[in-house]
Amino acid sequence: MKHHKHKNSIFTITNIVIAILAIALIFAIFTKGFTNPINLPFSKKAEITETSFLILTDERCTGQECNTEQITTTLEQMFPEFSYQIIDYNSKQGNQLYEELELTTLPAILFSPEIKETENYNQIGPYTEEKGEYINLLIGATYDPNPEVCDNGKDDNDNDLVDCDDADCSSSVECSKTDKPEVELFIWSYCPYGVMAQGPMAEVANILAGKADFKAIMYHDGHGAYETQQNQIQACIQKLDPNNYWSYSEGFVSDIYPVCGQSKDIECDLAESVKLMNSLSIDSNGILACVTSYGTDLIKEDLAHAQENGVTGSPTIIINGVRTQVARTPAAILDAVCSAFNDQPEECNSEVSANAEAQAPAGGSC
Ligand SMILES: [Ca+2]
Ligand SMILES: [Ca+2]
Repeated sequence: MKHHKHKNSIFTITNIVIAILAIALIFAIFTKGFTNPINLPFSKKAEITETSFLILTDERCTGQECNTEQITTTLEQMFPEFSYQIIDYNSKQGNQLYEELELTTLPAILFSPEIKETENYNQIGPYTEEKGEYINLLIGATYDPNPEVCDNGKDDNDNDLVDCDDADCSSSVECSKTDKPEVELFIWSYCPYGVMAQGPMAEVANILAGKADFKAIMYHDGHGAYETQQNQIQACIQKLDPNNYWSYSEGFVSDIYPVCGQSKDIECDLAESVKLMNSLSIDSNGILACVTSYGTDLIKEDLAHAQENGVTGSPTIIINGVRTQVARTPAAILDAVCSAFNDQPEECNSEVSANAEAQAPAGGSC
């Protein structure tokens, strides 16, 4: 949670858009009707005129929380005599405006006071506050353009709280360090995106063996019986022979997935898994007995663990309880895990490849 909160803001952008849309619909019947939304480029000037409003936002924020397209269209309909400008927080004017008005979140929609003289002002009046010379529409903005940087030893957002003392950092790996980090990779065994993470993770797990704990959580089997079986095999290897698991994992990614992922065949999965286990001196008979006895229960536990952590996509990486967005390369994963050590072991300086990125895009999941 961010430490800045708009106390007065009771409406989310979505709620207020719905409320205003209803008003605008009635209004549109008596005017020219709706026009199509348009995307205007960011304006270089932050000058408000008597009949304009400003949308102060941040180009770096591309998520839904900063999407003002719909509300802008609505406001244009409600106040056709007003034009608007979009101001980027990263511009000099945008930054000044943000500081002067002591805003804490974006986007902000700022009207000139003349808005009060318009016919439709009373529709939005209850959802506004005065900010300096502007009328600020309370849209429940949540994006903080100036968060605390968690590992630079200084107060970045002027609230007297440095690094991990700042609530901005409560969900950062840097502030959740331990002597022996716990790394969890949530995957479905035959999810192509999961596999792209599993290979690099296996490389890192083998480098940091004994220094950090690595676990693969086989939490779903949406591809069918061959995936259920492989999930259970991997869960049982981790239960009975954890030291050999990540070597098995590497072999699964390089040898089994490309073959049985194509045929989607449970016999292929079984035969190739036994072959790989035997090559690594894993007791394949013991593992298959475990699959029969405990396989279903182990996967149920994994699913419950995924649900507790709100995991919905394969792969998801959680380090010391903190969900981590990380590129699916050995170098990026090694960096992320090493940032979670109180004292980094020398293995953190290991040379690993960074160039798997081309075949392992950070986006995408099952
Ligand atoms: Ca701070
Ligand atoms: Ca800082």
